[in-house]
Amino acid sequence: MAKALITGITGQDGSYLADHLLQLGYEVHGIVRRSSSPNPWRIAHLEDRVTLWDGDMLDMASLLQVLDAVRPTEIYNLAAQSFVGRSWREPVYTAEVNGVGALRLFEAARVLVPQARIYQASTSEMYGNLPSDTITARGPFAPRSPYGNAKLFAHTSAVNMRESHGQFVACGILFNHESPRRGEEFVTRKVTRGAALAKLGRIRELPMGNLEARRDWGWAPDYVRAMHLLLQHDEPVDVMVATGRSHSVRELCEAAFSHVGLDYRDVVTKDPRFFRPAEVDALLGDPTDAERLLGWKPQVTFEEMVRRMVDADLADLQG
Ligand code: NAP
Ligand code: G4F
Repeated sequence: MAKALITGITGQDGSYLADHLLQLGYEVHGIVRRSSSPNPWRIAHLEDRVTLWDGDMLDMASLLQVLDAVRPTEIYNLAAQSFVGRSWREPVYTAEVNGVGALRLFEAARVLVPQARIYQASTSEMYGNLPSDTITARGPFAPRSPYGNAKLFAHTSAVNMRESHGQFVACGILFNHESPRRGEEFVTRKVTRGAALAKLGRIRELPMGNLEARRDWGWAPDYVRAMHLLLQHDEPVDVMVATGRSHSVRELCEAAFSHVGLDYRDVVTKDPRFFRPAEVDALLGDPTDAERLLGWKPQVTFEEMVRRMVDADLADLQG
């Protein structure tokens, strides 16, 4: 039986990936870091179906112990300090977890399970403000945040591991993907929850940052399918995973608030606290290779994604 180990299993993608791999018949293991009050709400429904191990991307010994005990055939490295905005306040921590942490895992796997196939969660943030028609899965890269820098270190380390040691390490360069399991600090969830709260009369104002930023937003459960497909490919490759369409934060606000019969202009305000020291103005990916190499296509549109997220937030707040 195929045996997967997921770092970051308590996160948005980790939880959907665990759902997907269990459906495919995998034995699923996950690494969870210590917290004084654990709240694994995204995987509560999987309690009896996955095996959880204590570990931390900052701690090599814990990674070695888990790999030795599990001996996975596939490793999905999703653990990260994943909030770009926070990375300016905690740049060294972000580099340790997202950058050096990934290298720790690759090295531990090289020693203990060199045949294991590894997925690295790379990101469109590595492109920074490069024009969309110039970017490819091989670069160029020009990150504009400590988060993007750390992820680029992990990405180039992954390429080094396969070129130097022949390890099967494949990087999915994923553009933004969202769901009701998205953290509330990210813009989509902040807006869909804000629309639901406004509809219920619980807030009058939603302070926001740059409404003109554009992102290529997809549906997270679609994107975890691509992660799995990447590790089934006959050779390790790096592939962009995106929808090929972008929208502004303003369009996101319009879509979410109009879904509950409100005008976002009555609620959304601009607040300097939510602007970034350096912005990535626009991200737009090219999913051609994901379809050609992996047979992957996104199934949920931006409009449908926003509707599903607002409806889920309304149900959650009313439940
Ligand atoms: P997420 O919801 O923030 O989940 C991050 C996961 O990493 C959580 O399980 C978290 O555990 C874990 N983690 C954080 N620090 C850790 C540490 N020191 N040791 C062990 N685990 C740690 O992120 P996501 O949206 O699922 O994203 C998954 C991965 O894809 C991340 O690497 C992210 O950078 C990357 N990515 C995401 C997107 C996107 O649009 N979602 C796009 C491109 C790339 P806790 O539950 O304990 O916090
Ligand atoms: O939702 P965001 O915080 O996501 P961001 O920075 O694009 O990063 C996400 O996607 C990356 C892939 O491209 C991942 F690698 C990363 O882990 C994460 O999942 O912000 C999106 C945009 C930004 O331009 C931001 O400035 O929305 C803008 N924005 C405007 N007002 C806001 C807000 N972002 C947040 N979080 N909060 C605001 O009030």
